Parts: sequence; structure tokens; C-alpha cells
Amino acid sequence: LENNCQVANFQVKQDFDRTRYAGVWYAVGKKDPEGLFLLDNVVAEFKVEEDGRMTATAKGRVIILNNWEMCAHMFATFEDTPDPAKFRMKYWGAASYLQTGNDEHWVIDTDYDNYAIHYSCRLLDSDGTCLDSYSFVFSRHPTGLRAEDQVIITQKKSDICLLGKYRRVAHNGFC
Ligand code: ODT
Repeated sequence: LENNCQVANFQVKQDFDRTRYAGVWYAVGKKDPEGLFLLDNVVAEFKVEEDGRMTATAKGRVIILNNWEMCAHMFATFEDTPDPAKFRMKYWGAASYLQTGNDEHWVIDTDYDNYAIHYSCRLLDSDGTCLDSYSFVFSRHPTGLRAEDQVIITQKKSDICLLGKYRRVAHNGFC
């Protein structure tokens, strides 16, 4: 699908169902933004609150204050938009020295039971392409993606113009 890497043309999950998306997701791949934050051992848990809003918590290994390695505990609330798969994610840390922000949060694709791929563009270029993005590949299984899901994820990475830009996210029990 030719989209010229125009962020506005990136396809997201049709009829995204936040209830089926809820629960634990293990990050298995990541494309880092400028000034990366979460390094590895990244696990996110999504919830649907009683009022229907989506929230999440996440943990992951970070390095702060130049050389201090720790497990960051992060929180997020998601603001709905007209597209059910596109949110604004407001996030903060359990400690004041952790990162805070307000990012786009798009669910590019998921089958709810095995894999998900997320995308966030922080800085749009004047030509409509993204200058600073990050993206997580998630699995329901800490062991990684099934072979059949890897095929789909590779296609989606290409669709969002990030093929070859991801690194593997290790899970070694640090967090
Ligand atoms: O790691 C980076 O370099 C950028 C990511 C920073 C945002 C982390 C905020 C986590 C807030 C709580 C979690 C929610 C789940 C999110 C799922 C995916 C996107 C971060």
C-alpha cells in the first residue's frame, strides 16, 4: 500500500475494541524516539475504566540522571478522538524525575489475542512525514511473536515507513 509515508494516510485498526485490547502486553520490539526513555523489560497493562475511558500502566528499565538504572513505573490516561484506534496519551511516572508527556497513541493493528503494533508521531514535518516517531510491537506472550504474526508485523512496519528501524526488547527479569 503506497502512502508516501504521509502520517495522515497511515491505516489504523478498524473498529478498535478497547475491551478486547485490555490486559497485559509484553513489548517485544521498539522503534525509539529522539531521547529514548524505556529501554527493555517493558510490560504494559491496559484497562477500561467504569466510565469507559482507557487507562494503562507500564513498567520498564530506564537510565536516569546520567547513570542511574531503575525500573520506571508509569501511568497513562487516554483521550478519545473521532477514530476509535487513535488516542492522545497523557503520561507520567510514579516518581517526579521520570518522563511526563502527551503523545499521539495509535493502534496500527492487533488481533487482540497475540500481537499489537502501536505508533506515535511526536513531530510532523511540513511535508506530512514524521520527523520523530516511536513505535512498540507488543505480544501477549513474553516469549515473543508467533511466526504467523511476525509476517503481519513486518508488513505493518513497512506500511508506517519504519521497516528496519526496530530493535528487540529483552525481558530478563529486571523489572
Ligand atoms: O520510551 C520512549 O522512548 C518513549 C515512550 C515514552 C512513553 C511511556 C509512557 C508509558 C505510560 C504508561 C503506559 C502505557 C502504555 C503504553 C503503550 C505504548 C506506548 C508507550
